[in-house]
Amino acid sequence: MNRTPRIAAIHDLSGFGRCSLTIVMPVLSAMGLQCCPLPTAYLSTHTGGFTGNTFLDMTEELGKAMAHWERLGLTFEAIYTGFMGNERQMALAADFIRAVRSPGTIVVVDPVMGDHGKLYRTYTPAMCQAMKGLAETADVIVPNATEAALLLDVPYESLSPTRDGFRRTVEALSRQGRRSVVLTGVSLSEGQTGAACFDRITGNTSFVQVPFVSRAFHGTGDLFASVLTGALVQGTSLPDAAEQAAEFVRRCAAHTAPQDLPPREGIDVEPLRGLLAPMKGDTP
Ligand code: PXL
Repeated sequence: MNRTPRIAAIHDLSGFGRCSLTIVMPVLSAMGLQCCPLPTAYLSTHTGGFTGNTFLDMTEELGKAMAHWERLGLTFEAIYTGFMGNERQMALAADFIRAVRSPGTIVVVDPVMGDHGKLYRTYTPAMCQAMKGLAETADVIVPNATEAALLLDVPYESLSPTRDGFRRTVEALSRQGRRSVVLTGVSLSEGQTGAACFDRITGNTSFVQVPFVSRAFHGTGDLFASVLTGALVQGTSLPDAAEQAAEFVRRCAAHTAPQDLPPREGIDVEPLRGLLAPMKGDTP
């Protein structure tokens, strides 16, 4: 293939606060990949740390845009999904994936539902149920511990934050080894953070650890999953893609922390985007 690889990105567009499409699009573009957005909703801000945000549900438009792309016969090297506005959108995304995927398409589902043991404000139990259905279509899922517990139908507190516990969690989420899993927010020792990865290609579970930068910022999950998706499309192995994603998030967090902004303003990516660029002449 000699055209630029394409990724269909099914996420919300939040105008302020750096998350979802305002991270996904610049990151994939910086990695030399064409990001084609299918917005699920427009929000004035994300829902983490802001109140009173607007929320324009785009389900109707999403279905029509997907149908148009299907009629055009568009193909994608990856389909990457994130925050959804309602359960109908998850069914639409799953149908779209089934309709347009080819054997070479990598389907990455970030099962965005919550964090720190709590659902995001707009998520309902019916949406969590529908997210499980969407995650069935995935080649790779990228949950945090809260989302892992929801997908496994176990209490958040029952997941053991130990090397063995993380290993059990990613292997349980792999559906007998048929799906790769990158569990985020995994800390194996004080002052470290990273991911646990089950790679369905090798059947191996491995860990990525980088130094934790002082505090958490909004959007780090979206940043991690975007770099991971881009690296996978470039042909990087799952453990190496997770390593690249964790290291880039660490660098952005180290750049954001001294600015002393409210964490809800998100992780500062723009000044470091250049680090993601493929070398001149590289064929991703
Ligand atoms: O980063 C996940 C996310 C995406 N989109 C919206 C959100 C959140 C998390 O709060 O509110 C709108």
